[in-house]
Amino acid sequence: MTTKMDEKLEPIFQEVLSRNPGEVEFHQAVREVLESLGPVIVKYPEFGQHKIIERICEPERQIIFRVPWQDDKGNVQINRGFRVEFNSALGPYKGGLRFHESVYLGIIKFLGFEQIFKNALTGLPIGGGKGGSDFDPKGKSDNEIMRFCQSFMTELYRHLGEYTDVPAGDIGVGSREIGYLFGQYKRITNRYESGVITGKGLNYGGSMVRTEATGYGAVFFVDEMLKVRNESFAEKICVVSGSGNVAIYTIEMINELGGKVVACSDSSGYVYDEKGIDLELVKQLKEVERRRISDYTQYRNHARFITGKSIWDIPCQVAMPSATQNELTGKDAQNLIKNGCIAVGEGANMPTTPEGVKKFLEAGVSFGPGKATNAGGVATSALEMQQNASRDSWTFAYTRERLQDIMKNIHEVTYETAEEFGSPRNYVVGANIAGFIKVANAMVAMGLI
Ligand code: NDP
Ligand code: 2IT
Repeated sequence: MTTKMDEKLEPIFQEVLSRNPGEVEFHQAVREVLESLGPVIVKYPEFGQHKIIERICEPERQIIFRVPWQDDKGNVQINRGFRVEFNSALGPYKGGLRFHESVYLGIIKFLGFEQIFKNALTGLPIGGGKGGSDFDPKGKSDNEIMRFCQSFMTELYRHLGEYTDVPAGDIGVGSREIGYLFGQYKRITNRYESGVITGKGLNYGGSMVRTEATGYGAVFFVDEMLKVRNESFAEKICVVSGSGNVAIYTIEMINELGGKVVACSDSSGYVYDEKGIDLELVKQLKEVERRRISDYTQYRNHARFITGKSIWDIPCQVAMPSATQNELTGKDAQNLIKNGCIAVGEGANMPTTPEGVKKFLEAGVSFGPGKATNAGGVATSALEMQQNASRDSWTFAYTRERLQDIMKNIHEVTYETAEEFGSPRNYVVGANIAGFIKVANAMVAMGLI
């Protein structure tokens, strides 16, 4: 809990709890936003009259479907697919697909809800949505992944369109899966509709920098927070959790800015390399060979693989949680603060528990919430849509510059909004309010829909 919820908002939150039983991650995400909105409903009474908050908490559409597929042994497997089309006030629903065994409606709704405000912060014309499946990609063959993606898209395609709903990747969905998903969409619809999905390969409509965008963008955001403190990444010891897409390109940009990352992880444990994580080795293990991070120590003998302990026990000045939700607890936050951490940037979505966020804010740690910090991924997806719509493709340098400008702008808007609404340097409040006001104004303008 970051602040106390306004008494006018409390009944709205209670209604969300009773309408969405058991969806604890969704409750957590809604609570955090509602806790920020007290001063907004005072300044904008029209939002209350139009029941904007109640409407924003109810997805425009929720699709749940069966995904049957056959494994390599010929056995029939059944998974559950989801797409939550949360809000289209600012543009077509936009947000990734997550394939992970933990996926259920509550996870997809928390992600879709956060996506509304994140996408608004990018300043680009995209609404909010999210989807995925409880399918576990670990240990599956390429053919199994392809058959699953084809079956998933065979149901989902009817809900998509470049002006309707535009998915992308998230946990367990990278360029391989996007290729299979796009291929099946193209086949079923008989349309080469590039803008229907983002994160595509560079040889068939993808954008330069999309692969790197979330990690690079997160580091650009933290760099802006450090500048406010008259600090920089130079010589900083950093810890980045995860070793997937976001973590890898977070490490790459920290290295470029002169920092040193000493640890990264996967769900089995973490690798500590005091000489600095060898990023080329991590890329080879994770991106090319799809192996476990524990194998790192086979090639770097001095490094250690540690299980059963928290990666946040390692002393660092900058922490960037980039794996999954609620991976950094109140106790972890306390340890980080004790060890001299000055900045935290959430590469993942909601990786810090409410207790952790509270501790960081109270200790004066610069804390970049996921909605702001990791928005570079979806922003570059919107740039991919822009290139697809104009049948153009931009250079790496130009696209990177656009991304950096967007991240600087998000930092400025969230910083200034926090000041304006009486919570200086609280980027949680700044991001929630700035994102919310943009969406709310558009909803008021469009009438009761
Ligand atoms: P990847 O699938 O590429 O990597 C995920 C990483 O996180 C892996 O190292 C994985 O380990 C670890 N991880 C996943 N689930 C868990 C878990 N339950 N416990 C511990 N570790 C876990 O995904 P991304 O890098 O794309 O996504 C990481 C985070 O960033 C997610 O929160 C996602 O929502 C967020 N994000 C992603 C964006 C993107 O553009 N890809 C954009 C914005 C946010 P293992 O392999 O062992 O499961
Ligand atoms: O959480 C996210 O912002 C993403 N997974 C990226 C979404 C996108 O549409 O690029």
